[in-house]
Amino acid sequence: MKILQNKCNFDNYRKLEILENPVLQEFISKYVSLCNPKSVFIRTDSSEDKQYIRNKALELGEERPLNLAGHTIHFDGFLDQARDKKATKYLLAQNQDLGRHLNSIDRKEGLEEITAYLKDIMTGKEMIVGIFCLGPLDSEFSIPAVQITDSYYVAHSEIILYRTGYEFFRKEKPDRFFKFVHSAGELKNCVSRNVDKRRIYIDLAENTVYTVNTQYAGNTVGLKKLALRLAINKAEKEGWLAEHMFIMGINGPDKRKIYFAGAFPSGCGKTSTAMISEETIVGDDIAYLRERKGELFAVNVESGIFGIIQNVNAKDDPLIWQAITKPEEVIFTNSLVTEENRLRWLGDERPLPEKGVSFCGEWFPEKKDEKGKVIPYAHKNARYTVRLKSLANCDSELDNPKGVKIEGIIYGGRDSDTWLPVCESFDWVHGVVSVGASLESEVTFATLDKEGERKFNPFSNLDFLSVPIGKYIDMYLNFGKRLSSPARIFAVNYFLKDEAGNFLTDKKAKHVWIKWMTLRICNKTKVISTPLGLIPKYEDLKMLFKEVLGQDYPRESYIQQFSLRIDNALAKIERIEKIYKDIEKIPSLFFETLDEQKKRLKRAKNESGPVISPEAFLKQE
Ligand code: SPV
Ligand code: MN
Repeated sequence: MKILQNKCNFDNYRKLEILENPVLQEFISKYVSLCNPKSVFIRTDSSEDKQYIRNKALELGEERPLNLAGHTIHFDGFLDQARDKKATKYLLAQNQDLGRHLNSIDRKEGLEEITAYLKDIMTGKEMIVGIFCLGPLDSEFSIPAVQITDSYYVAHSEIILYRTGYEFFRKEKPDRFFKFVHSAGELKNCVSRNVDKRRIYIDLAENTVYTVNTQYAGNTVGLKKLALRLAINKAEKEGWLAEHMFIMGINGPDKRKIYFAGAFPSGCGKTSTAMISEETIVGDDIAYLRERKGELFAVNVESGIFGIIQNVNAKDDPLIWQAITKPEEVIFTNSLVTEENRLRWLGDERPLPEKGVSFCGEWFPEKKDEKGKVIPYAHKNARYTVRLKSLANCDSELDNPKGVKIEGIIYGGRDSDTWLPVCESFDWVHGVVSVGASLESEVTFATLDKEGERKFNPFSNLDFLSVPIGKYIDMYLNFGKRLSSPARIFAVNYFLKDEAGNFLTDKKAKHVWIKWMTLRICNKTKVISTPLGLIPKYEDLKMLFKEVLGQDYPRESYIQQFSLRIDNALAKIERIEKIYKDIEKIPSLFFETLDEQKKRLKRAKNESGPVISPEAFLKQE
């Protein structure tokens, strides 16, 4: 406490004392000694404390005000615009192995390296301590968490995105909590200057994540993807699931509200699905799932959205459009600010701006980067940070400590030529293996990898896995055994193209696919059984297109969209098998399930050729 007394003023010291939490005090003093800040600010749940952080972000230029009340913009460095997968590593003891798909470094070596980076890194700056609860308060899902940072932008974002937990800590006095230590490092024009020394190191043994020399939220907001990594590890030990999933409520037949959880890799339609108008949103990014009395329940870990702003427009995304264009506390990132302090983002359907300030500094048309490439006026991964409660369709159960009952799980990826627009799995095992574990996606701008390449991304959670893949699949399979009537598993693909490269489905069609899922869950309709899984009948979709979108749905579209491309489906299984054969301890049920799928596909090809109309299966029934 002595160290803390030196750096905290009376008020801040008292805020810590009140919590009567020696583990918390020790954690903070350790990093006060190491990082050597000028002062320490402890944030309680009070609106004054929240205001203080927002004001400081503005005062120091980490955020700038825009011309709408409550709106601010933050810029990350030009080379700090997405999650850095290469610099994100698990600290592992010598006898530990997470498999080659997970990046790691020797724990001792990693700790030495990060400790050296953190030494005196906050000199002259204030250390901000945020106290949180992941998931709703007072729930079996709640996980206490503490964020140390020297970035007011990070501290401010977390206030919007998470449930603050000062009173929760006061009541529960947890001696175990997730810990996050962040420093943006040396700044130049308010952005991290040493991004080449960006490090994100995860210490599972201590439930601690260290992150330095970066500002992009996916690398720095501890409670987001860094906490997800810690949670997956904890969940595996305790028998629940921590997932990269949205949660949404869909109005099904007979006025029944049906909740779905859905996992999509970044930039593949996750947020836009969760935000479909006329339905309700519980969350758009991270969910914890638990079995209770044979049923599946889930909560949103977060209370806000860190969403991609590219292509957001009033027509396609009315709800998010409303939320981010009204006076309300919103933080924007990496878009362009005009001379009138107005915000512009890519795909906002307005004429090209003439100049402004953006993630590249002063922007003008034809401005080029070091490699001579023209710089767009806003970044593709530019984001908005907003409270879920600002959305007109925020679900009333968002903070329910029990969570919501999940009846359907959806997996989707960016796949131009294989998966159908929607397909239901035969059962839990078939869904887990052939959909969740076999998920592939063409790379988007949300990570620093090469765009367009097809990548394997099981459960859309590969970037965040902190247990070996085999163990994770096993855990999923076992989890299903505990469910008395397991959630149905669906695959969707919004990115299917024809031979000429045109998208085969419209952006809005996703609403139809999900409404169809509710018919299935309520046993209101039959399906066509195909080698890949169960698909909708034309008549059902025709009715739904009319009912949901007021559109005609020609039979030719159905046939084109739902024809099985057998060779592509077989090639996919081969790719997946090849990857998994190289991974240790994959359950044999996994390979058996894929093998059966392969046999079904080959049989169908022998009988009907390489491209099979959905109606061919109807006739066989
Ligand atoms: C994602 O990329 O999956 C996101 C944003 O949700 S990030 O915070 O970068 O993880
Ligand atoms: Mn995400």
